[in-house]
Amino acid sequence: MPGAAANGLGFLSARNRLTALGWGPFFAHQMRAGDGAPGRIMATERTGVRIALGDEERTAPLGGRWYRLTPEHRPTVGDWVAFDRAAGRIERLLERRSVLKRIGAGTRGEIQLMGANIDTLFIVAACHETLNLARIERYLNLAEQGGIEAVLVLTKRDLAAAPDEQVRKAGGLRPALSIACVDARCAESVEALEPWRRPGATIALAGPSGVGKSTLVNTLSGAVVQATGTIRQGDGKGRHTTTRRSLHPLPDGSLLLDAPGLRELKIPAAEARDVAEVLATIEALAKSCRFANCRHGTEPDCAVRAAIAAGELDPHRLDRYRELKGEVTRR
Ligand SMILES: Nc1nc2c(ncn2[C@@H]2O[C@H](COP(=O)(O)OP(=O)(O)OP(=O)(O)O)[C@@H](O)[C@H]2O)c(=O)[nH]1
Ligand SMILES: [Mg+2]
Ligand SMILES: [Zn+2]
Repeated sequence: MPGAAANGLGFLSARNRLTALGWGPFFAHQMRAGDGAPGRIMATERTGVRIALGDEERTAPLGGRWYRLTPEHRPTVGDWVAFDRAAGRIERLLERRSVLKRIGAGTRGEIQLMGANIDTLFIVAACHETLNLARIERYLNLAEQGGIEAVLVLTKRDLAAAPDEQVRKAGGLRPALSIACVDARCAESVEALEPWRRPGATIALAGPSGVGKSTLVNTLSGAVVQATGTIRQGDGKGRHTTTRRSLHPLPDGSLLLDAPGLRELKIPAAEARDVAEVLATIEALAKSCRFANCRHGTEPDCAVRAAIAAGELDPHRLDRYRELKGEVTRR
């Protein structure tokens, strides 16, 4: 099968291939009679998503049905789905064990999914320049909200004047924060990441452009599976080489999720202000709802809906509020 060979698991039986992709009882128990084949979403592509089934890989469009749902309910990289082979489409999204999500940088503040069913987040930062501790903190929070273990991976150790000093500084962010400081290009150096690379474990990489996320994928794969980009001469920034999310099975049995570096996380302060403002606006209105536990849906005498009806509140802000609350309570 060309697809099975493409994900590097060609030597395994179909069932073992699923296991190697992270399949287990949590997902198996969700399958119902008449469901199609279980598959894992390996990558997002321009035309849809690439799905690894036990014996082949298929690409399926994410058609209108999915786009009517909020982003949180749409399949994302790392998701397990029931796939209808005959129709060539995703039937059902299986419940996630974990999800990594962020609030988008746009004015709508939509939730964006960074990946599903992730065991560990490698927060990647280059240590030859001043660490952006606020950014790392932000990623630590995302991992905590998603119920995902975080590990700080400091790259470019070989270029840093005082790498141990950087490790010490970052260590102040959390009492028992796991930190690995590596040369991402060097196989021997990245052995420090071994404790998290268990067979079937899914590890997501996050961090700004140019820090070496794709370089880590290549070194840990022992092959060039992802393109990497040089650093810009003028400002030392990355070139946004990786543009899509993709999951890479490694020879040691773990799976690495490579992703584009996020430009948007550069402005966490503005985002935090925006979030606080939406929460405060809705909560102030909600004090006047008839019911203390009003969900601002069909309840009578809802002050929030009244404000929307009167044109005093943009309905998008209520959507945004709900997304934010989902983020806070669904931990
Ligand atoms: N010296 C040194 N260079 C590194 C290290 N890690 C990455 N690089 C180099 O940094 C550049 C950017 O690496 P990438 O792996 O493309 O960075 P990325 O995080 O995937 O970036 P985006 O895909 O743009 O988000 C490449 O030229 C790598 O060779 C390291 O530990 N040491
Ligand atoms: Mg990359
Ligand atoms: Zn209400």
